[in-house]
Amino acid sequence: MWSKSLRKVFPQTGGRACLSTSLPGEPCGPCVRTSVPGPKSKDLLHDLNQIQQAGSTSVFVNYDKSIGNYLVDVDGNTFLDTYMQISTIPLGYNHPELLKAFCNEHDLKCLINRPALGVFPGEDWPKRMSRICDMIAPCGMPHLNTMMCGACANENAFKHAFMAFRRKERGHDNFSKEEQESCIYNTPPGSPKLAIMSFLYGFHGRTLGTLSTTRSKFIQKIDIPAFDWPMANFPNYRYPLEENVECNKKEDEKCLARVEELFDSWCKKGMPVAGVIVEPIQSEGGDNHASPEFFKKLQVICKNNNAALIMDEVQTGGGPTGKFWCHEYFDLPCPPDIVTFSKKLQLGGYFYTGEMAVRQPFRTFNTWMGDPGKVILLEKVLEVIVRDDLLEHVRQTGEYVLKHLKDLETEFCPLFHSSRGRGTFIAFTAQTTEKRDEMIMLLKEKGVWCGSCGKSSIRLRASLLFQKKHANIFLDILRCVLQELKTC
Ligand code: PSZ
Repeated sequence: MWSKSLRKVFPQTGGRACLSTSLPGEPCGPCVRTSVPGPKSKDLLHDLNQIQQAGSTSVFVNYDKSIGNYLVDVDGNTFLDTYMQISTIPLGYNHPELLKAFCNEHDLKCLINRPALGVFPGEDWPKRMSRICDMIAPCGMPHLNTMMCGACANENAFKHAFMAFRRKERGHDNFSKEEQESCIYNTPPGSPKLAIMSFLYGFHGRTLGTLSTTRSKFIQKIDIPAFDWPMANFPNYRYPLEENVECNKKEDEKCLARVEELFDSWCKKGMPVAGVIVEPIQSEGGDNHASPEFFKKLQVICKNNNAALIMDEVQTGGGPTGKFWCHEYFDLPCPPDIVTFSKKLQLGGYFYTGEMAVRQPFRTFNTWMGDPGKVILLEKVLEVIVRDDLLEHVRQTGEYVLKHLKDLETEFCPLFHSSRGRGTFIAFTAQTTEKRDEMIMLLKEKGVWCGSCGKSSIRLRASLLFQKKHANIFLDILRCVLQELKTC
């Protein structure tokens, strides 16, 4: 559905089912010459640590030399990058179309004269926004607000949910004098007691509001005050799915029953739930999947309780699952209320239904409200997705990777299990956290950069240009690592 719209916007582009060529200059494989991080990275880390706590830094990167699916670090090591800057690079490094993005003087001026979009948008902003909506708005969600990042998108999505909830309660948006005055003191009725429900192991950002819904690792939350908001359990499936249908169905039912209970109990304690935020695939929390039936029933429960269903597509949006939006896989009978995005789409933001629209200005507002420079990049990305038929390509490559991973899983049982994924959004789980960390380290030493997620999983977050030949390199190196682990 979305791709038809994309083709309408770019009629000149055809769509090739199979990418046969690499980006010019892409290496034919990884090459690691030093320990990782190497000596230059270590020196730079020392310098940066004088200024900030830089302990999260893996290596310093040479962004001039990095190309396509390969990241080159300052020590001259070349890695096959299946993690792509925490899943944010859609077309690999230094894609020729993106390098040309600001050659046109008008677009360059859009980039350098960064507007306060809520007040002084450029003449072409309405056209650019409506073009983006035509191309990628999820079905039935005609409205779009742009923001800076994923957390910012979710933060504002919560506000829409609260405002819509109150509007339904009141029946209108004419605020009483008491409401106007009390909100300044953070007290009801102006600052009502309302909640957002989220799921155990969900990740929705680190800003103060979103952090109360993030429930993945203690290091993200410790010492920070949190809203008293309810937490449900996300399904925890047994794999392979085909062999565990009944037990996974029961898991869905148990989790949904808990969601309903929480709606009731929070209502009874005077803090009704105005919205539920959920990832179509819990990403940071361990690549945890839930069935289309789970999401369909969750939507019904939200509707019965007048609460907004917020799909957090920050990590899944933009094509890595083989559809532009992962929730398209769920065949929901009606659209979610809000879909948030960032990462592969370059700018943050959210699509929403007419019912979620805010009627007064300045209620969801900030200085920049997004960035036209990022929209120009997004337009180019979408053009290439259509031109090269990248979603079909992602589906084919993903199927190939998953099939071979499952073979390795059997061959090297019990070193890892639960291979799972949609498109190239793929993960598998190691026997223990220690084994997982060791696997990631060995993969890195042999030139493959992967991500971790959850307690003991490894995830792929490749670019949309990841091909079978890249997959073969990944699978060969993974096999070497597994062999090493097996014999030691
Ligand atoms: O540790 C961190 O802060 C990380 S590591 C990966 C992320 C954050 N992902 C960001 C993210 C996400 O995956 C989902 C599903 N929702 C919201 C966010 C927050 O996006 P940013 O980081 O742009 O604020």
